[in-house]
Amino acid sequence: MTSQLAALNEWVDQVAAHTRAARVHWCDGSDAENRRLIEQMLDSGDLLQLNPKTHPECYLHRSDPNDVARVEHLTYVCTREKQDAGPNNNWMARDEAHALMSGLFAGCMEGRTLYVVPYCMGPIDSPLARCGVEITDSPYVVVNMRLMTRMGIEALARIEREGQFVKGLHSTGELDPDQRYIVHFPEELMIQSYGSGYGGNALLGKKCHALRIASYQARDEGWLAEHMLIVGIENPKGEIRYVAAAFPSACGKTNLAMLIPPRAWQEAGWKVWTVGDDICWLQPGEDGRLYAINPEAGFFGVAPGTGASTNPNALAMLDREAIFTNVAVTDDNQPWWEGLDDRRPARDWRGRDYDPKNGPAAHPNSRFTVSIKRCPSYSQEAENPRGVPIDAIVFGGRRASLVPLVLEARDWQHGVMMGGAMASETTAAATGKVGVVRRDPMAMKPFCGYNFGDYFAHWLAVGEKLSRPPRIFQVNWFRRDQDGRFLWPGFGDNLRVLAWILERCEGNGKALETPVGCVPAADALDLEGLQESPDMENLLAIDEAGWREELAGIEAFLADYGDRVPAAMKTELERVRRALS
Ligand code: SAT
Ligand code: MN
Repeated sequence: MTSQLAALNEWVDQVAAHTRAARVHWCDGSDAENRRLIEQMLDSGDLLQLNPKTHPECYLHRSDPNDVARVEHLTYVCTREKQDAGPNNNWMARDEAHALMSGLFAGCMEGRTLYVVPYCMGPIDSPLARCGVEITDSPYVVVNMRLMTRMGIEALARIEREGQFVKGLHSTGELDPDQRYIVHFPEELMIQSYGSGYGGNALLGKKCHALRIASYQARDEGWLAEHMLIVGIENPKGEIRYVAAAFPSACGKTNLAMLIPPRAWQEAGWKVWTVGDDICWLQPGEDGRLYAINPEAGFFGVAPGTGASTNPNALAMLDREAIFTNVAVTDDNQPWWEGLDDRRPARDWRGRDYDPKNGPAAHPNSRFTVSIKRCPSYSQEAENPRGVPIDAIVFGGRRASLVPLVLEARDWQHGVMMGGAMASETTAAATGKVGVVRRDPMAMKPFCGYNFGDYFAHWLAVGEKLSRPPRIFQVNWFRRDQDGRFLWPGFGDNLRVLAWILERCEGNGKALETPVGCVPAADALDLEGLQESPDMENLLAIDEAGWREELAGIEAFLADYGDRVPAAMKTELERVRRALS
């Protein structure tokens, strides 16, 4: 097979020659193709069959123990001008990066099959969707891309029609951490990834395309590519309102996207609909509202912590047609991870007999890949080519102190400052130290494909185009007391906060002004039915001295971006500073 698009054929031929691939396979995305790839990986040991009685068509992949998370220090954005990538990205000159990658890819597919993976990010007929082609030598990547994107002949047909696509080139190489690079050329709509087979390093449709390249494209084209879930909240009157929420990796986006309302709320008629759990493309509509699509078609969710009480929707979709990466197994070959239940696993994520002395049984960044359509709360609106209208944007981080349970921004401009000033404790989703507070504007620190200063300016410019902009909020489910215990129950009870947020969007809901934004009035959150009544005073407290210090931290962070930071951000910071003193 070849394509009708000469530019695509030429690129594939050129890569096949350079990598000296033994075979070229154009993926059509069919069931038959998927079955063949799975058979082949069962034979090679790349996949292990899980218990077919309890988990039909579920497989386990154990990645190289050196290759278990994104590698931010090896991820580059290569623009013509270094300043265009900004201090938020590692930068390499384009020539240097091309030479480096070309050297790594030379002959790297000798004896191997080169897969051509055409994919579409977003509903196949949506004007908001964008396409790409990933060339990879990993069949594991192919089967994951089939779950995570609209992959195959329909995507290829759209690419041939449009003539434009993002070029992604990937090889697992030798899996040597010293020869591992994830390199982006936004000006050329190109991604090259070498030396990793894991998640966001290898499934190039996800963070590389749908965030780093797309954020760059979105700035040129007047839209936003964001690290956000999209969720529909249906009230007892049957009205559904959509919220987009940004959180860093492994901070509960998947759980929030498929939240189960508290029992009494369910009985009253509240429902939650999942549109997306990780990435959101936002575009101003003709009616002055902001519309969102989920560019992905599946979940690559964190397994540990997913249990019957925390996320029963996720559990319900994980008992068939799912791929697990780096989880543990029980003695009858069922997937297992910390937080699932109290069974004792037989083998850990590396396949060793489980011994607690070796650490957790499942890797803390172990994942499941599954189609979004298997989710019990799946929203049909995920296929709507126009997207869904967004009423509220929520920014969240993981902060043990300082940031209250919820804060409301005065307006769009204040909200952009709030999102831009976000910080969060690091998690196991990326290699490096866990639990360190770092600035993570809009949860995009690892994913913004251009200078953060320009990014904030672009957010402000998009706001100007909206006559009915969403309201903007900041939340923190992770605040702790002096003894280190979480102050807020989280999970399904987060709906209590979302309900207040939506009341505010309608012009209702009682709030108190503070120097850093509005918080719910003492009796504004519905807390009925909570087993323990939370310490709301502590959860909503504004520590003014702490915030003054935070402000200094934000200013120091922004100083690195110099005059690329829009004046409006500085005006907003100044306003908060005056209110605090
Ligand atoms: O590894 S991924 O980037 O796909 C997941 C994540 O970090 O959010
Ligand atoms: Mn993510």
